[in-house]
Amino acid sequence: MSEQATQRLTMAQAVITFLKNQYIERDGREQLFFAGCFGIFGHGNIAGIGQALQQMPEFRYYQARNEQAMVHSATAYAKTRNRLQTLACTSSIGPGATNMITGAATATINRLPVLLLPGDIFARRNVAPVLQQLESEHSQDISVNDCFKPVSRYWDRITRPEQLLTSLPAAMQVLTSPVETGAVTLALPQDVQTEAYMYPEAFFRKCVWHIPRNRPDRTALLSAVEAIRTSKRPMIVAGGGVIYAEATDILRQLVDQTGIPVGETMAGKGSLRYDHPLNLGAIGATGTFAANRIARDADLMIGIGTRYSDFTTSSKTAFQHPEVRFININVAEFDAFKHAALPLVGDARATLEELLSLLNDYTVDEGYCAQAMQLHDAWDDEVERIYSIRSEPLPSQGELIGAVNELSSPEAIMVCAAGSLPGDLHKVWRARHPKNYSLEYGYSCMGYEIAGGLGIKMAAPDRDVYVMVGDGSYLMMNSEIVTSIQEHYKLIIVLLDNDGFKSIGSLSRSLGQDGFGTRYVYPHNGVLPDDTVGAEARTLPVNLAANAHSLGAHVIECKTRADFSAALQEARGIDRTTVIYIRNDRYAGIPAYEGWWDVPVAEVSAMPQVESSRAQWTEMRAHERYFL
Ligand SMILES: Cc1ncc(C[n+]2csc(CCOP(=O)(O)OP(=O)(O)O)c2C)c(N)n1
Ligand SMILES: [Mg+2]
Repeated sequence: MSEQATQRLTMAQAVITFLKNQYIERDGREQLFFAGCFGIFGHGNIAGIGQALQQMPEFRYYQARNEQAMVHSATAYAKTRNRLQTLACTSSIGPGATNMITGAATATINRLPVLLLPGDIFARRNVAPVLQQLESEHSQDISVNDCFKPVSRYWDRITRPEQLLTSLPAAMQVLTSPVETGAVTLALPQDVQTEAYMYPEAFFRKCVWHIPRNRPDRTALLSAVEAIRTSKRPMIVAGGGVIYAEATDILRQLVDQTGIPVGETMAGKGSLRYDHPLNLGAIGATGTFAANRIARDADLMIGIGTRYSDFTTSSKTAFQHPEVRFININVAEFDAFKHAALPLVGDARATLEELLSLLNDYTVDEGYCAQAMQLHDAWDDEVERIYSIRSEPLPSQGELIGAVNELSSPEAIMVCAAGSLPGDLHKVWRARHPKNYSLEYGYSCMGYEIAGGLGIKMAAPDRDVYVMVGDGSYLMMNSEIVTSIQEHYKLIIVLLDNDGFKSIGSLSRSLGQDGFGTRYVYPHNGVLPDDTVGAEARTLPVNLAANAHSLGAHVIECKTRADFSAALQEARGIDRTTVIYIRNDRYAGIPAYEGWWDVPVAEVSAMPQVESSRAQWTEMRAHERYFL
């Protein structure tokens, strides 16, 4: 080995010293890649990573309440920063580590970077089993951290301090790659974290990761232009990649130039402003009639930055033109090739720039464009209708969404993840900028909402952050209210209480199952009541408003729609996390608009209504297509 300057550090100190010197650059703009480290300490990390963080306060440590939550916060931070920045998350060994697995899956499925540093069992083994160790008779090389493997895009265990020298650069490559990014897990045995090693100083030099804007293959691009020119009814599906690539302006130019209408996925909503005449809004199972009608008859679908989840494709029933073909613009080959597409493998912005110049004399048929614009207007009227409903005695979810949309700053960010809200929001939320609508709908993870809101506020402190959350999700994880108070990151949490699962209740009824197991009520005659039980069903004495108050939030309890509007105004002036609590109607829903979602129904049942749901399902399934 050649002579080189070295620094004697513990393995944990080397991790933090390395991380604080990692930068990212895209389009000439350079910034730190890590905004700090979330963590909860235990014996598996306190003396290693904990000591290192204490020694290096410039790498900011944030104390979370729940390990799953801190991963959600970091992921939401990364989403808000278009994947150009994230946080690390340190946990102890055992339950602290496995609590992060749901967060890891959420990050990886949504293609968002997060670095997980779970503590691990002793590498030297002599004192095993350490507290919280999973023992195995057939291997001493197993720990609970092996469970991270399928939900991580890169996974490693650092059993010697010098392994960092090859592992950390590999971890960074994956984290910063728009194609590969997701959760990266480095399992850190608690003894090795504390061991010193002479690390080369070069390892800690400032390192800038360049994010390329790769351009697609020229031949494929020319074929795509030809396919667009010869299509009769082309349509764009705008996915999350449009927003992450900052391709929203060029998308608008392309749409203005060509007249091609746009439908938006959950992650892509906000790609165009809601009032752009060719934005047909949400597409798919939770789509608008405008987008779904145009998609049904389109002969060419141009997917941009979408992974075509079943919600986007209405479980493969959305595209019914017999000759429909796909062009997919995506950084990832994996997504670009879906639906037997003509793949344009490249950055969304760079690819759209090239397409725009090659299509500079092309427009769609006038009649087609006019039809799309009429549908846009008709959809806008439908949103207006839903916003104007005044349901009594309990308000409808649609009118409450309307109030939040209209009484929040147009610059605000609204965040949500699970329940009946995402589908309703996808349909009727009027997105006014690309970050206005922040849905975690890859994993639709109950409990993400408040934790995610915290990460968003940290990433965008100048914007108001509205967390929309149901009572079920709130009960699953409300802990980060405390962190938001501690760190002075104000959230406005809109808590909609409908005594259980409005979403799965309605799904259950559609399957002929009467909402069984979806209400928060006392058992009746020894069983939990379904929706066929009326007044006899007794609700639980749970007070979520008092719960939020006890965690330090300012709470505004509303009874009526008028109270709710007043609360939204008041909340903007409060200086700390504010929870607006309101009960809403379990049954007043926003309908489906020609979208579908495949949830298989029991093939045999003692319940006649299940049998008839099965018959309907069989009929719908027949519309599912393979694109070959
Ligand atoms: C962690 C997790 N568990 C279960 C589910 C399945 N699930 C989806 S929505 C839902 C109910 C959500 O209830 P609530 O937050 O009150 O929203 P509502 O349906 O009432 O709008 C459940 C159980 C999920 N998405 N995530
Ligand atoms: Mg609920």
